[in-house]
Amino acid sequence: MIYFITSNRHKYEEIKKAIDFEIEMLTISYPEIQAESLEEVAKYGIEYLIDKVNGDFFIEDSGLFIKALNGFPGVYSSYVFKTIGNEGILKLMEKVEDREAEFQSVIAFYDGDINIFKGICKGKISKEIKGNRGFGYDPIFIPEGSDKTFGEMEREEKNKFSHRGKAVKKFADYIKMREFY
Ligand code: ITT
Repeated sequence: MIYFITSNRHKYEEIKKAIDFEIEMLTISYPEIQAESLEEVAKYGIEYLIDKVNGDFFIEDSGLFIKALNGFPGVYSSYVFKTIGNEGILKLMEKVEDREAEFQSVIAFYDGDINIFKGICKGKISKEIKGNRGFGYDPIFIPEGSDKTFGEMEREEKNKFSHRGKAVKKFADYIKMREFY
């Protein structure tokens, strides 16, 4: 069994939909350090969890990076969402022409070694909150190649575009290769 250590059920549901091997959600809180990149946050989380989980496991760290705000909220996405939310972000972006942004997802999988799989989804911040599907910043993010926000998409459609969908694909390829050898 592969354990997914997270407190976020939406992440679990999205990942489960995109893979054909079994995973189990397990909630153990782990410290998220102040760091520049999601990779650093994820590696620290894995080190912390190694002797607390019995078996192979992974974590997923993600965030929204807005170009005009120099990458904010980035590694602080979870905290910023809980404090100012989508309304707060739209307020910060009022009168800002450049709406470019990207979501990043880092999956860190531990099977004796730490394996990192990263996915990026480029897009833009909408002018208004749209859709009530998904979670977090989904209702204000429009991925490249669509004119809908993630909040207006079903899980399967979001996975086709999303940072998490891309990271998960790399992770699934690794699992397939591992089973082969
Ligand atoms: P964990 O227990 O897995 O850490 P979390 O929700 O705290 O769950 P993160 O620390 O990785 O996860 O924070 C990422 C935040 O970025 C998340 O809470 C959302 O607010 C936002 N986010 C990440 N991926 C997103 C997505 O696909 N759609 C919308 N918002 C997303």
